Amino acid sequence: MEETVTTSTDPSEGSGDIRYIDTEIRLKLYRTMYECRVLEQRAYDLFMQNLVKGTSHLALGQEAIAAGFGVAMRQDDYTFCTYRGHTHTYVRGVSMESILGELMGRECGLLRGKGGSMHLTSVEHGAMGSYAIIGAHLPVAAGAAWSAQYRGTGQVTVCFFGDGTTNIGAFHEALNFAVIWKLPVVFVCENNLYMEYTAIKDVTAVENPAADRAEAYGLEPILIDGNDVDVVYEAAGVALDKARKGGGPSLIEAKTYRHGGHSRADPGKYRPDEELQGWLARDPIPTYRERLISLGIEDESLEAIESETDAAIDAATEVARNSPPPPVDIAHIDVWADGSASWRN
Ligand SMILES: Cc1ncc(C[n+]2csc(CCOP(=O)(O)OP(=O)(O)O)c2C)c(N)n1
Ligand SMILES: [Mg+2]
Repeated sequence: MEETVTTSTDPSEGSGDIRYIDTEIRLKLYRTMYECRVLEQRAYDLFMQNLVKGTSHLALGQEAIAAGFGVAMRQDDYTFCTYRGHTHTYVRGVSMESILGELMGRECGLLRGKGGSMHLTSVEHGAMGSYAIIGAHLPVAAGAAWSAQYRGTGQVTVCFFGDGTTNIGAFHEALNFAVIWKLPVVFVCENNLYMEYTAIKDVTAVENPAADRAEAYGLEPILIDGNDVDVVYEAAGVALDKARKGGGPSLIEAKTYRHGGHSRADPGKYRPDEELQGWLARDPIPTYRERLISLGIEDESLEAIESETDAAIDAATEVARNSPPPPVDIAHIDVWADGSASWRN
């Protein structure tokens, strides 16, 4: 796949060249991807035990995108994501137990069990919400970027969305607005080739739904391999750095694939087996593991990351399972921004 990521000469600012990534960062990228994988696998297991309330949309197979951005972002940056947002929220520093607890509707949940899988939010971590209405969050993300620009904080907003979202009007409105006002926002299209059940190629005039439209907004087309965490990390570094320095927005299209169907209700049978097998062979986690070994990283270091994470997810599951449901009266708090619920008109 052709990559059109720009390069700078200073690797510390995101050079776009994956050769400059140091070992500590690579281990962090591997750990983060592995954590995202076990978190979602556990969410699936709990769902199968009927312990998850409502539906859930997993991003198994797409971990390199959340992990690459999560590691590259500054702690006070903002994230906006979709209903497929467990991992995007996790990489901002939210704990496994508060995510699992939220999915299970427990008191220990991120929103005390009131939000569930599709509404994970943690303002203190800069995770500014998960949005179930396709495209709705793109203008809101532009607004958050505008606020940071106005306040002069240097914060960058990263907004994740799917390929199908590029055919929604809000995509075009948000991009145009962001470019005109040179907002510090990075729009990240995770092109997993499918919308709810429909292949994006069947309903879209161009092959690369985000990258091929970038120039219409005066933006450089950036098309990257979303299954290569080094590539994602570097592309993120370049775009974040550009935004932070006042260079305005970027639109990145990251090609990837989800291992399962759209949601719990979808076995994903409409996907050709050959296509699925081809992408499973390009699973971002084992392929990155092989790269790290070939770069001379000891197998034991990776095994240690894996066993620590396996223990952490078990411990988080126990905490979430043992947490009680929230008291009914929390239905009456946090209705308004000041925390109250009294009627006003
Ligand atoms: C405005 C709107 N229209 C339709 C839907 C139903 N819907 C939920 S997910 C989805 C597909 C979105 O596909 P994509 O943007 O590629 O994201 P992915 O699920 O692949 O991550 C649709 C059509 C919705 N939630 N909102
Ligand atoms: Mg999609």
